[in-house]
Amino acid sequence: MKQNLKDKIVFITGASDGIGRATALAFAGEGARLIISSRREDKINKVADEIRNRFKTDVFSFPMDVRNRKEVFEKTASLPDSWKEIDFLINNAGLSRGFDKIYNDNPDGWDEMIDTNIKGLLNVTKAVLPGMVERKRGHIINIGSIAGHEAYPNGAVYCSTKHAVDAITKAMRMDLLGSNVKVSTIDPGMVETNFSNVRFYGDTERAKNVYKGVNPLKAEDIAETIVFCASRPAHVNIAEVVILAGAQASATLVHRNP
Ligand code: 8X3
Repeated sequence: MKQNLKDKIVFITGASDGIGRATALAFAGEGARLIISSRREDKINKVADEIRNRFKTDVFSFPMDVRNRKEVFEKTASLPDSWKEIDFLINNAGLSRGFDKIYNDNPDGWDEMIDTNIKGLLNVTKAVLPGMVERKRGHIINIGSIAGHEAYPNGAVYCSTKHAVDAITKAMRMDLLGSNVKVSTIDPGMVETNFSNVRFYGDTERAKNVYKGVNPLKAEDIAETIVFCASRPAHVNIAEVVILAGAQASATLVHRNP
C-alpha cells in the first residue's frame, strides 16, 4: 500500500529550477512539508512562494551552497525544531560544466562538478543522515544519471562524478542495513532543463541542439518517479531507477526526427 506523504518533511537541494523545483512541487501536491535550498536566495524564495500559493503547504527555504561544508552543517543544525526531523532527503543539487576532450577541458569545471556532485552530496548527507539513523527512519534519494552507468566522449569528469554517486548510493545502503533508513538513486537520461545550458556555459544555441528532433524527458517525469519511490510502503525499497527518453537507447544513442 502506498505510504501517505502528508506532513512528511522533505529536504530538496538545488530546488530553484529543473528537477529539484519540479520535485518540490510534486511533494507539495502530496501535502508534504518542504525544506528547499539552492545557491540563489531570490530564486529559492520565489519557488517557496509559488508552493505556498498553489498548495497551501508549509515551506522553509534558504540559500545554501552544498559545496560549503561549514555552511551546510550550520544551516541544517539551525533548522527550527519543527523542521529538524527530516523524513526524506533528495540529493538533487548537481551540474555539468564543459563538454570537451579531457586534454582540452577546463579544470575549473572539474572542480565545480566534483565539489558539487560528489562532495556536496556527501556534505548534505553527513548533515542529515545521523538524525535519520537515530530516529530509525528516513529515506535518502540521490539523483544520479545514465552517466553513472556509462562513460561517453567529452564527459570524463561528469561521468566519473555520477559513477561516484552510484557507488556512494550502493555503499550507503550497505552501511545502513538494519537501520530502517532507505537509500535510492534515480538516474535520468536526457531531460530538458537548464542542464545543457550550464554544461555549455550559457551557449543556448548549442544547448538547444542537444534536444533537437527528440522528445526529451521533462523535469516533471523525474519528479513523479521520485515521489513514487518515496511513497512505497515500508517493506519496499526501489534501489535504482534508470529513466531514458523514449527516443534514447543509451547516453549517446539517440534517435532524432529530421
Ligand atoms: C544527464 C544525462 O546523458 O547528458 O545527467 O549525461 S547525460
